[in-house]
Parts: sequence; C-alpha cells; structure tokens
Amino acid sequence: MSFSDRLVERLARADRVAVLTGAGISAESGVPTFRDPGGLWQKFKPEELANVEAFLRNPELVQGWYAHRGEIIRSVAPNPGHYALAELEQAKRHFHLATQNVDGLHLQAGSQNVAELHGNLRRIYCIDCETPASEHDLAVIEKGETARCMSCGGLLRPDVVWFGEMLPHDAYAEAYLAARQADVYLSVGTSGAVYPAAGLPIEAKRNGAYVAEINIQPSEIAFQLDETVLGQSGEVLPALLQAILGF
Ligand code: BJW
Ligand code: ZN
Repeated sequence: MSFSDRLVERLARADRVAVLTGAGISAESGVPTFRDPGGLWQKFKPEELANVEAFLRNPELVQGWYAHRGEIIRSVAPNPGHYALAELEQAKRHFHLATQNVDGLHLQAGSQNVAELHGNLRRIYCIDCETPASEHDLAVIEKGETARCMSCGGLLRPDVVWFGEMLPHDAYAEAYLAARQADVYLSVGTSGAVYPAAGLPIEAKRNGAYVAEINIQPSEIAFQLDETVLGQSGEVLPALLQAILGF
C-alpha cells in the first residue's frame, strides 16, 4: 500500500472533506460485495433481484435474499476502515460521508454526518399502506412463504433503493453539495459502476477537489480521478489517518 505525499498534504490541510463508500469498505467485516468474485451478484443477477418488477414477480425470492443479508449484517461489526472515517470526521471542521451501503456500519462505528444513498436494509415497510414492519417479519418466514403486512396484507419490502428508483432526495442533495464543496474527496471500496453515486467523485474533481480512491483494484472511474491507492480500506484508511494526524 502506498499513497502520495500530495494526498497526505491535501488531506491534512483540507477544511472540507467528503467521502463516498461502497461495499468494499464492509468486505473486511464479512459483508459480501456485489461485483467481486464470490460477491452477491455471482449467485443472483441484479436484474433478478434489485428492481421492483423482479420483486413483484418473485417476492419470496427477493425477501429471502434480504432476510439472508439481514442475518449477515446483524452478525458483523465495523472494521478499522469504518472507525478511521469516524475519527477523520472528528478531525475536520466540515466532513460528509455518503454511503451506498445499506448495512448501517458507519453509524455503528460512530460516524455522524452520514447520508445513506441506497437506504437501509434493516427498515422494512409495506408497499401498499407504507406501514413500517420489523426485520423479524422478514426473518421468520419459512422458505417459499411471502412476508405480508399485518395491517393490510400488502407485500413487505426493505427500504433500499433498487435500479430505476430515485435516491432519497435529501440524502443525495447533501452528498452532491458536499462533493461540490470538498477540498479533498475520497472514494472508498466502490466499483464506480452505479449512478448517480459514481458521479459524486467526478463532480468533486470538476469543482477543484483533490480526489483519491481507495480500492484493491482500480474502479471504473479511476481514470477520471487524481490518485488510486491500492489496498484494503481497513489498512489504508487507518494509515492515512495516522499520516495526517502526524503532519
Ligand atoms: C475493496 C475491498 C477492500 C473489495 N477494500 N476495496 C447514468 C448512466 C448509466 C446508467 C444510469 C445513469 N444514471 C442512472 C442509471 C441507471 C442505474 C445505474 O446506475 N445503472 C448502472 C448499472 C449503469 N441507476 C439507478 O437506477 C439509480 N437510480 C436512479 O438513477 O434514479 C433516477 C432514475 C429513476 C428512474 C429512471 C431513470 C433514472 C438507483 C441505483 C440503485 C442501486 N441499488 C443497489 C442495491 C441497493 C440495495 C441492496 O443493497 O440490495 O445498490 S445495486 C448495488 O450496487 C448496491 C450498491 O450500493 C451499488 C454499488 O455497488 P458497490 O458498492 O460499488 O459494490 P461493488 O461490489 O460493485 O464494488 C465493490 C468494490 O470494492 C470493488 O471495486 C472492489 O474492488 C472493492 N473492494 N474489497 C477496498 N477490502
Ligand atoms: Zn400494509
């Protein structure tokens, strides 16, 4: 792992720091990613699961998939990458963290100014009357059964953003503003394949930020950024934090 002196200097001096994270930051906690070998999309194609048509066609399959992921998420904990970002927030006057992850691990690690761009898997609601339900309602269903609303019998879904759906307005608006205003922008553990989130580091760069990504391999947007730091985020982020604290 190596990062440039320029990144350390820009980050140490930065007044405004903004960050985008993706599935890669939670990989070291034991949460599978989507597009890596062995990731979630290897067994299930996104078009089969992460859109509303697929859900209406086969609710049991999609509910089962989220119940399974809910179980994983309940059994894991934040890793040093999540904690380093929470510490970085404390060290900066203006800090914003936009995450595409639905696992809630940033909040669990103590990050405060967090926008969950793709929702949160632990919130469940009825697609007809919008009454919130509990995670338990998905977790207890037997294989092949459908989880339904206690009030109206409608289908229960997780409060996440599927393909073709709008991102939560306020979360995206604040992430976009933070990207435009950032002095330094970090894109961590994301393939840069899904928009509009993947456009945020590019927007930051267009507005003069120094933009670095941290990933075990260059992402799809790497060529548009200033620097790719190759390595696991659970190792790179704590090292970067140490470097700027000692600057
Ligand atoms: C490590 C590591 C370690 C591993 N350390 N790194 C512009 C152009 C083209 C298409 C579009 C466009 N704008 C919109 C679209 C359409 C679409 C889209 O982007 N399609 C693309 C496939 C091209 N976008 C949408 O539909 C979005 N909505 C929207 O645009 O609304 C407006 C609209 C509405 C109606 C009509 C038209 C427009 C919504 C996107 C929602 C995405 N939802 C999902 C599922 C969420 C719920 C769930 O979790 O189940 O979000 S899909 C999935 O991908 C999930 C993720 O958040 C997202 C991104 O994945 P991520 O996080 O990057 O994970 P991976 O696995 O891809 O990558 C992991 C990375 O980590 C890798 O790079 C590894 O190398 C790395 N890594 N270990 C550091 N230890
Ligand atoms: Zn209902």
